[in-house]
Amino acid sequence: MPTNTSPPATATPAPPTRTNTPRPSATATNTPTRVPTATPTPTATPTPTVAPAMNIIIAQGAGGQDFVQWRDLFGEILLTYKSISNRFLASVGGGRGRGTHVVMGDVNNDGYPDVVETFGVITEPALFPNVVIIFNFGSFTAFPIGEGNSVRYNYGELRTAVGDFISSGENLLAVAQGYGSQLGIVRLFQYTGAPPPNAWRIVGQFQPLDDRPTLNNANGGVTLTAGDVDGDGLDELLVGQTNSSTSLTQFSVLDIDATGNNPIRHNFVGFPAGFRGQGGVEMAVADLNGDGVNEIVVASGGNAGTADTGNVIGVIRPVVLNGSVVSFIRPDGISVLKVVGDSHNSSGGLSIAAGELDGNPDNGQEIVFGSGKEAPASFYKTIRLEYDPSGGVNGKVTSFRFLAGGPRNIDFVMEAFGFPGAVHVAATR
Ligand SMILES: [Ca+2]
Ligand SMILES: [Ca+2]
Ligand SMILES: [Ca+2]
Ligand SMILES: [Ca+2]
Repeated sequence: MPTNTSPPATATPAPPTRTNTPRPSATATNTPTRVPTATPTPTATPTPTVAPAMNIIIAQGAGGQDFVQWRDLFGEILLTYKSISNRFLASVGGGRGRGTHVVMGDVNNDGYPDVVETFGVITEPALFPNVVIIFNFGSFTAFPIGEGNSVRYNYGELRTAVGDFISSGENLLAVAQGYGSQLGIVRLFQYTGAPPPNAWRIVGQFQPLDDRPTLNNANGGVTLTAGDVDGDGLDELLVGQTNSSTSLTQFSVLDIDATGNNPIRHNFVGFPAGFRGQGGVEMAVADLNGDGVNEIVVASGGNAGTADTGNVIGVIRPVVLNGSVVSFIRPDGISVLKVVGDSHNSSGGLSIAAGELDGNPDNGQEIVFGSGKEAPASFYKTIRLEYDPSGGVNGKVTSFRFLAGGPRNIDFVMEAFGFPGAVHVAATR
């Protein structure tokens, strides 16, 4: 089984996508607007105000364009922009229909969160299909195109996560190949601060899923998130299956060694039978109760065409012994929760992220999730899960409430883009 497929190469710069755009901060805002504007690049200069901080980022998913919005805790839009300027759409395979994946993390280690944008499968031929955009400081190509080995990748869908994975004392950017790849190869990139083409250094590369990944996950794609789930102060990389004919919501917690090339895998499934749907799983790492110990929250990749329940999220508790994950258990109580009615989200799939979203850091983190493809109206919602690690036999999720739209009003929809379709979410940690 190939694990490290070829020596890491220099990251290739991709064409610039925007210029002179603001950096995420606690104060930068833009004029709130409810409708995505068709400007190719953001031109308005943000004016520092006392407006609430940007907490949630949403982006249009498959079938939409590539609009991204920064929102505050109350849903107010702080900034709307198009991720790929029209000038570069052709060279990167189109923004219309690709969908945009968003992740927040401090990739240049300056103490401020950055916004990482990648895209879905290309919708037209592209010179630079595998582009990663870091808001406000450029873009690069994560994988070469072409044939011949599993590092080469032509379809364009990438997923990312940011974490301090290898005790380098600095965050790295993990980038995974998506749909159509052979092995879902992951590369770890370090931002160097040097001018292109040396701004991003590849520090590690591996095949993320466990044994026989092409059988485990027929379309090759993987989902990513990051967080410290074993309490050793370093982040682990969590890698999940995408929907495919063979997927079973399997995910792996990867404890990455100091070289960045040889992860130790701890495997589990996101959902029990009856909730696996098309087999994809999205993940977030969150300290749901504020005790400093992280839990894992999973979301369904979709249930269309199956008899399984869709629109579900679940809580998983990593069991840690001597600083290492030894197993996973589902807490008692509400360990699997249907969070939205099927009529609002017919695919049954959700995107998910964790963050401090109720303004109270003492009670732990909250969850935000977004609609899947073909939702009649794109939306996102925030939810707080009350988790008691000493409750029940395995810990207990005792209750939940939505942070907008009233408690237990599961039909409430937070309008996102005013169009049908998927919404991808990210949040400040
Ligand atoms: Ca930063
Ligand atoms: Ca760790
Ligand atoms: Ca906890
Ligand atoms: Ca909180």
